[in-house]
Amino acid sequence: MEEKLYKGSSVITRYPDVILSKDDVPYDSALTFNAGIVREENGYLMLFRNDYGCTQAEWEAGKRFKGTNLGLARSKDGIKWTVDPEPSFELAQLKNEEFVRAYDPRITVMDGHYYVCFAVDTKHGVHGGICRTDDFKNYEILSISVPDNRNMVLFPEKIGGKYVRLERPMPVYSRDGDKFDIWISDSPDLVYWGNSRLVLATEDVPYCNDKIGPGAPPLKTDKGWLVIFHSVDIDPARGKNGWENYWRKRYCIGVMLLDLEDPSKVVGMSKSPLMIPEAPYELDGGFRNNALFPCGMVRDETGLIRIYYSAGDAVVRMATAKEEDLLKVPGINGRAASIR
Ligand code: BMA
Repeated sequence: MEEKLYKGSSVITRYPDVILSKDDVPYDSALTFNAGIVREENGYLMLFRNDYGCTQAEWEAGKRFKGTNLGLARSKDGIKWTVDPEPSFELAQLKNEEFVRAYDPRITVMDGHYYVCFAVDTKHGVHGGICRTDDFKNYEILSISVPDNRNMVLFPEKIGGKYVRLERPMPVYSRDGDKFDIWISDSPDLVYWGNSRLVLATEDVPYCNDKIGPGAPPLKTDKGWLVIFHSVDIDPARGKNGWENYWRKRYCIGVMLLDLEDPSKVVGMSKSPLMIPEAPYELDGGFRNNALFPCGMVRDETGLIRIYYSAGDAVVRMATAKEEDLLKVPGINGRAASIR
């Protein structure tokens, strides 16, 4: 990666307060993060990852989390949230001995149903899964990928008669290190997926020297599908930066536009990060500091774009931008030379 001191974009405004933390959760909670968000007629819904059963001091003494479940929170304005009394999803619901942990939900509303894309660690690799729910209590699994795959997001409508998803396979053979890219696949029925194509590769992103992955489900605009993604750079000189002994990665947020009719085509991509860990609460106080991980992006009632992201794998935070500003960030409006 070119040694360049990147800065986040000035089109972004950070909301000053935490959106959701463990203190808002009425059951066991240590870290609340990587939350899928939907805006509905009467308010907002959030499905968040909840890691529980371990404090920082206990972690540093060798203990680990008891588990991960998914919590549901509701809000009128998307700012003040109330968490349901019980977790929405526990791994035991899947009744599958193979599964070890389900996490990082992203929600898409389509045909009157909620579709939740999630990652699932199993005894034989990590998979991307898609399930359908109408009540956030009963989840029906529609598809589980082969390993290794993660960070799936579903487009909110069929394109060319097919359901479409972005995903991030994790090939370790023939790619050097963690060089994981963003791919696209389609499906006639949300069950069978294929026609997979590369959309954006790590080497297309100047601020990445490691991996990228889709963030939130794409948002339709007049100019194309707006897609945020995380972009990781590693600096071997980084050491302890959070609970773990080593944390050498930094997660920034980038944005790209995909063609409305053929979303495998990148129209453009922000030449520098949209967001970079730079607020004090992004640099410190997290499980893994320097990690911005977006899983939700919605238009609010005023038309402003809200990006819900995790700071430090510990809390949910929010940033906003005007749609017209996002559609003008340098690089997004023309095929940058490096994009396939
Ligand atoms: C990724 C996933 C996410 C996590 C992120 C930053 O690889 O494990 O769940 O938020 O790393 O730690």
